[in-house]
Amino acid sequence: MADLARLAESVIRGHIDANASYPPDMKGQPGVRELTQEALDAGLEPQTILYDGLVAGMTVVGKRFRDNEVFVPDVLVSAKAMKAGTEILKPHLAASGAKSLGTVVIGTVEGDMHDIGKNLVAMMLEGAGFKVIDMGVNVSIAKFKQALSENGDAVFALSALLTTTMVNMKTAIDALREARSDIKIIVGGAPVTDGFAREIGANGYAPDASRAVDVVKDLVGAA
Ligand code: B1M
Repeated sequence: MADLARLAESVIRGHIDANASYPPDMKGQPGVRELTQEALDAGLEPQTILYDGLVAGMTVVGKRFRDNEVFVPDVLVSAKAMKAGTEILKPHLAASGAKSLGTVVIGTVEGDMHDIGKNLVAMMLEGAGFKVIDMGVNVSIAKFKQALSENGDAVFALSALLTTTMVNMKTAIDALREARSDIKIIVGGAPVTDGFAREIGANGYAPDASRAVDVVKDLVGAA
C-alpha cells in the first residue's frame, strides 16, 4: 500500500533506505528508496510520487530551513534522500524511444549550487523526448557560450534558486543573444517569476518541471 505522506516524511528526515543508520530512530524502517518503489508497484503515476511525495517533503524542509528550524547539514541529507528517490523514478519518467524533439542545454547559473529542481526539469525533458545536455551547477557564461557553439539549434534552459543569482540569468541571456540573436531561452527556479523572465528577455518561464516541458515544446513548435 503506497504511503506518500510517509515518503515525504522520509525525505524530511533524510532517511534513504532500511539499511541507512541515519536517522538512528528510523534504522531498519523503509526509507525513500523502498517507499518510492512501493508507490510505483502500487501503480501510482511517477509524477504523483514525485510531486506528492518527494517534492512535498522537500517543500517542508525549505520552510523549516527558512525559519531556522533546520540547518544546511539537515538540508543536505534531505537532498541526498530525495536524489535516491528521483533515481528510482527516472526510468519511469523517461521516453520510450520516441523520435527526438530537439536538444536542450540546461544548467544552474553562475554562483548557484542548487540542482535538484534543475535535475527534475532535465529528467522530464528527457522523458518527453528531448536530448538534454546537462551543464551542471555554477555554470559560467563562457561554458554556456561554448555549449551554444557546439549546439547551435538547442533551446537553453537556465535555473536559479537564489535571489542573488537569478540576476545572473540576465547576464547569461545577454551573452547568448549576442552570440545568436534567435536563440530560445527558458528560465525557472523558485524565486523566478513570469514577470522577471519577461524583464530579462527570456522566451519562456515555467514554475515547475512539467510545465517546463510544455513551454520548451511550444518553443520548438512541438506542442
Ligand atoms: Co539552499 N536556499 N542555500 N540549499 N535551499 C534555498 C533556495 C532558500 C529559499 C532556503 C530558505 O531560506 N528558505 C534560500 C534562498 C533564499 C533567497 O535567495 N531568497 C537558500 C539559501 C539561502 C542557501 C544558502 C545561501 C545557504 C547558506 O549557505 N547559508 C546556500 C547557497 C549555496 C549556493 O548555491 N551558492 C544554500 C545551499 C543549499 C544546499 C547545498 C544545502 C541544498 C542544495 C542541494 C542541491 O541542490 N543539490 C539547498 C536546498 C536543498 C535548498 C531548499 C531547501 C530546497 C531546494 C530544492 O531542491 N527544492 C531551498 C528552499 C526551497 O526552495 N523551498 C533552498 C525542491 C526542488 C524540486 O524545487 O529547486 O524550486 P526547486 O525546483 C522546482 C521549480 O523551481 C522549477 O521546477 C522544479 C520542480 O518542480 N524549476 C524550474 C527549477 N529550475 C527550473 C528551470 C526551468 C523551469 C522550472 O526552466 C529552465
